[in-house]
Amino acid sequence: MEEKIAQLKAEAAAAVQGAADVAALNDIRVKYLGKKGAFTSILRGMGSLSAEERPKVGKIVNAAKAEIEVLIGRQGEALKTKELEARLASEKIDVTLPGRNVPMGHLHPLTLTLERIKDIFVHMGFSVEEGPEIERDYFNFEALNLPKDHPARDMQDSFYITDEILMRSQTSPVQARTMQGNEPNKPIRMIAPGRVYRRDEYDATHSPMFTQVEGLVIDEGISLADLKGTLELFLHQIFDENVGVRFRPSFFPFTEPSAEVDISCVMCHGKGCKVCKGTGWLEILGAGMVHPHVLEMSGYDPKKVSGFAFGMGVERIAMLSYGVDDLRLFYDNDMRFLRQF
Ligand code: 2NM
Repeated sequence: MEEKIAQLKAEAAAAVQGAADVAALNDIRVKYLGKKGAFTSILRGMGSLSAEERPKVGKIVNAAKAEIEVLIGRQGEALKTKELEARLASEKIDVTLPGRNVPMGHLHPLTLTLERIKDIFVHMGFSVEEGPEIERDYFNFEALNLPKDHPARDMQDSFYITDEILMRSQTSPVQARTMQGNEPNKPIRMIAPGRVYRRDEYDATHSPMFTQVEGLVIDEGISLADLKGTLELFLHQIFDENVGVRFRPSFFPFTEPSAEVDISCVMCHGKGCKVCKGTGWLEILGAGMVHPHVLEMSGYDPKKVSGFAFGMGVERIAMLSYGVDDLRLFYDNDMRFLRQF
């Protein structure tokens, strides 16, 4: 009997020593020390022993169980330490590795150009006004002196939604709305940037949607000299202080007199090239003195105040400042193009 117990103890001790992990050790505990374990079944079978042997055998079994318990405890500690070390080794991170770069976005070239334009006018004391892109025929045309037979009012040239509502074809309705929202004859110094819509073909220089900035100044005694000085200052800041500026007579329904404003060619500096078609000049702005009837229709008295107005295409200014030869590149969202700005 004692021999059998010694053998079982040796067997259990060897199993504990050989346990590969905490789970295996637990199985071993159940197998030898559990309720249905090997040592427990010896204790249960003691009924067949004599009265003198019973306490002796009981003592030996309990001592053996205690010894195995100690061994399991020690082995358990050793395995836990080993498992922790393995985890620490496998989960180790190298804090000296260089970080992963988060790609930085940036503003679109048209946004950059518009921001520069706005900045120049804001520094001259202009406010920046906005209005709806879906506009009433009245504000887009009627209030701006565009007669019923004007080609821009044709369905062929503008995007009409109903007979009365269209996608605005210019930002001037914002000027008309601003005038009508003011007390009569209140001075105005404003620009209106935004998207406009025209039934154009889509090619290197035309798009059915493009970005405009228009401006309006109204006060007592505003003259053509104010128009010239303001636009020259603007063009010298947006392009180059040495750029040439010239005014040519033109026509717009909402201004009288009207002018086209040219700058000397930014590519050839006036010598004549493909971009300026050999003329040495580039058309960049439309402008003029606000027509008395336009002032009148929006509640301003042309006998008391006068004003000038102007308009430009942001895409064209961006193309000339960055040397881009196809306007469609601004809308394609090709990252190879956009990353260059
Ligand atoms: C242009 C050219 C000339 C213009 C006129 C007005 C208003 F509302 F005052 F009548 N706003 N913008 C104007 C004048 C726009 O764009 C080429």
